[in-house]
Amino acid sequence: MEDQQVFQELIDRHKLRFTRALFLPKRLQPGRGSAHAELRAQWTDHVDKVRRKHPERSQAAPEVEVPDLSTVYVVEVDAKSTLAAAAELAADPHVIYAEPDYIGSIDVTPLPNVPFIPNDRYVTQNQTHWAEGAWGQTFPDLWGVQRMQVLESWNLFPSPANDPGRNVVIGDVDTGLDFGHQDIAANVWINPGEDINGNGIVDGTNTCPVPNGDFNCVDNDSNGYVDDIRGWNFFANTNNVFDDNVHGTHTAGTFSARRNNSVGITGVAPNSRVLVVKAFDGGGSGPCSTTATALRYAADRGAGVINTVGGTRCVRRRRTPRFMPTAWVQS
Ligand SMILES: [Ca+2]
Ligand SMILES: [Ca+2]
Ligand SMILES: [Ca+2]
Ligand SMILES: [Ca+2]
Repeated sequence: MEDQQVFQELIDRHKLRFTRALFLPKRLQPGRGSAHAELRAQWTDHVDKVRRKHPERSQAAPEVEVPDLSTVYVVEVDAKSTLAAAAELAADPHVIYAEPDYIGSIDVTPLPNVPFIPNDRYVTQNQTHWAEGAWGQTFPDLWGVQRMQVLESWNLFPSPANDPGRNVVIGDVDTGLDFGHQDIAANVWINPGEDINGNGIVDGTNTCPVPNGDFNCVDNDSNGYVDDIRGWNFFANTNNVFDDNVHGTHTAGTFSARRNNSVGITGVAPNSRVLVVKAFDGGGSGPCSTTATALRYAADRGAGVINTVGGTRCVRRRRTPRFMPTAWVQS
C-alpha cells in the first residue's frame, strides 16, 4: 500500500481534490484503498479485453504495447492560478507531468491579426473566423485562400491601387464565363481593339449581320476573330464565351472574383482581369488542339497568367506518338 500512501500525501500536500483516473473505465475507478499495482493489473486486463473484442484492428499493430495509463488523474485545485498549480505539481518528484485541463473547441480558424478583412459572404464568420461549412463540407469555405495566407499578403498592399496583381490579365482557357455574374463582371477583360467606342465596357449584343454597339460585325483589330471583345469561343468558333458548364466561372472566380463587395467569394487576385477563352464544350471536354489554339490566343492578347484545365491529358496524349499527329493537325 506504499504507493497509495504516497498518493494520499501528494493530495494533502498540494491541497488537491481527487476526482477521477482519466483513462480508467468507470467500473475500474479507484477507491480509497486501491493500490497502484492493482490498478495497473486491471488496466492491462481491460486493454486485453478490448483487443480481443476488436481483433482486426489489433492485428494491425500486434506488437505495440499499450502504455500504462492507469495513473493519470484529474484533480481540482484551490489555487488562483491553474498554471502555477500545474507547475508546482510537475516539480514534485512523485509526479511525472501535470498540466492545466485546457478548454478545447472545434476547429474554427481565427482570422489573422491584420487591419483589413474583406466583407465577402464566404470569407468570414462574424468577422472573427474563417467561414466554414457553407455547403456542408467540413473544411473552410475558401480553404485555398486561407492556406495561401492571402489576407496577410493583401495587407502588405492595403490600397487596390498598389496591388501588384492589379490589371494582370489572366487567361482562363476553360468552359467560358458567366460574365454578367455580380462577383466578377467588373473584372472581365475587354479587348481594346474591338471596343470601338473606347469606353472600356461592352456595348450591345451580337446581332450580326446587323451591327449592335461594339458588335459591329467587323474584325476591328485584324486578329482573325470578328468582334472578340470578351475573348473567343474556340470550341464553336464564335465570340459567345458564355459558360454553358459551370467550371469556367468557378476557376475564374478562384483567381478574379471581386473582393470586399459583400458578395460571394473573393479571388486570390481580386483586381486582376479575366480573359475568357472557351475551349471546352458544355460537357467540359474538347480537343487538345483547341486548347492549344486557345492558349496561343490568350498569350497573344497579353495574358500574363494562363489557367487551363485539360492540360495534363493533352500533355500525356502528346507523348503518345499515335495521337500526336491527330491532335496537332487539327490546330
Ligand atoms: Ca464599348
Ligand atoms: Ca478581332
Ligand atoms: Ca468589331
Ligand atoms: Ca466578392
